[in-house]
Parts: sequence; C-alpha cells; structure tokens
Amino acid sequence: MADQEKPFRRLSADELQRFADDGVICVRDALPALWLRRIEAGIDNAYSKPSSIGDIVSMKDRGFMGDLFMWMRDDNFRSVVFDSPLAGLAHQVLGSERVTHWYDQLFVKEPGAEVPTPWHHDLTFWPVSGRQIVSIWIPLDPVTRSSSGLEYVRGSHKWPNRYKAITPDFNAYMVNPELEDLPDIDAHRSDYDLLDWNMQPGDALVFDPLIIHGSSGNTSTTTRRRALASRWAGDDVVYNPRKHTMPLPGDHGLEPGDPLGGSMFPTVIPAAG
Ligand SMILES: O=C(O)CCC(=O)C(=O)O
Repeated sequence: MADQEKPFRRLSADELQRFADDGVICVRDALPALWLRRIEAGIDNAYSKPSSIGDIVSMKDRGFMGDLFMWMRDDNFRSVVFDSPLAGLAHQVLGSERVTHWYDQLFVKEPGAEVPTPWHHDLTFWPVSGRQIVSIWIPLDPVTRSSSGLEYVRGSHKWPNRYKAITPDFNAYMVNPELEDLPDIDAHRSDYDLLDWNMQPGDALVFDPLIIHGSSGNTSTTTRRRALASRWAGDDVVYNPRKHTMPLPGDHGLEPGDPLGGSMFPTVIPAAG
C-alpha cells in the first residue's frame, strides 16, 4: 500500500455515520506537523508570487488572499495531493474505489480582515456532477467562530434546494438566476441547527459539497487565519460544464460526461503504477 493510501488514522463507524447524517465532521489531528509546514511554505510562496487566478480572487487591500489549483505550480501543495494522508481520508468517506483530486484552494484572512465568506453551498457552481465529492478544510492557525472558523447548517446537504452562488462581483457570471436565493440565515440563526468547532492546526473539517457553510471575517487582532481546502472526487463524478459554473484553468482534455481524471485531475488512489 502506497503511503498516501494510509490515512493518519481510521475514521470510526460513528464518524462516518455523522458525516452521512450531518454533512460535516471535524477530524482532530488529521494532518501531522510535517504537512502543516509544507502547506505553510506553499502559502508563503503563493503570497510572494501570486498566480494569475490568485491575483483575481484576492482582495489584499482588505486582508484577504485566495488562490486555486496551487498544486499545479508548487511542489509543497503537489506533495500534499500525492503523498499526504488526505487522499486516504477522502477515500474513507467517499466509499469509492478511485479517489481523484478535484482541486485545492486557499483562504487567508489577515488579523482584523472584515471579509466574511457568505453562506453558500459548493456543488451548484462547479462544472461537475456526481455525489461522491468531499472537501477537507484545514486551518493552519487556531480558529474559533469569531476568528473565521467555518460554520455549517447541519443536515442541509440533504435539502432539495439548490441555491445561487454568492461571489464577489468579478465572479457574477457564476450566479445562476434560475437557482434560489439563500434564506437569510444570520437574521434567523435560532431557526437553524448550526455547527462550528474551535480548531487547532492539523484538525480537519470534512464536508459534503451541498452542505451550507460560511465564515465570518477574522476578528482576531493578532492571528492570521490561513486555511487550505482540498477537494476530492470518487467514481461517480463526471465533467459537466454548464453556464454559470466555475471556469477551469488550463487544458484538461475532458469532454462533457467524462469521468474526472487526466493530468489536471489526478487519480491518487489507486496510485499510478
Ligand atoms: O475558508 C473559508 O472561509 C471558506 C471555505 C469554503 O467555503 C470552502 O472551502 O468551500
């Protein structure tokens, strides 16, 4: 068995059931320090040499830096994809034979950054379809809800509703007018079953792409809030480009209906022979 197939630890039957029921679990100590150091080095590189996507999605004047598909440019993130326990963790929750890397994404909020991530779910604006998809969100700094830890609406991945993406103006084309507006969750917080966790670096949130989630700005005056989202797909996920979905950088060579795969979406389990 290759290293990446060995999860740092096995998830319990109870954790797997909670993932299915709630749409999210917090896995403590999912990534050892070695991997945290590599991700931090990758974040430093993304800061000093932003990619063209990073330039577009970041709002550095407001204390927010983002980037996507970092693994294609940076060996630190590349090794997280191919050699870290994340593929093995995804394997356990996906219940799929193959585990394919979908994409990685950075969300860095500087101390005091008033940049909330509005409530949203992910799958509606991705150019893929299928249900075997999971995101793993790893903070590199201690987080609480007020320092921009993620918050979730428990069980909302099972709702039949499909909501509009909520994106900054430059991404307005991703807002599909045929989809519903999200309810105003913050105005009626007691009507929802909300979940959040105080987390340490290396803990991971493992969540379904249809669960509604969001985060506040970073109210800490001293601590950055750096986080990596690592997204994975299983056997049933196919390329499904539609209007109002996220553009993909580069030539992936996929036709509509093709299973996710190829050089831009590497299958990590089973490892290439
Ligand atoms: O880190 C954040 O604030 C947002 C993360 C998120 O929405 C995601 O990973 O899907």
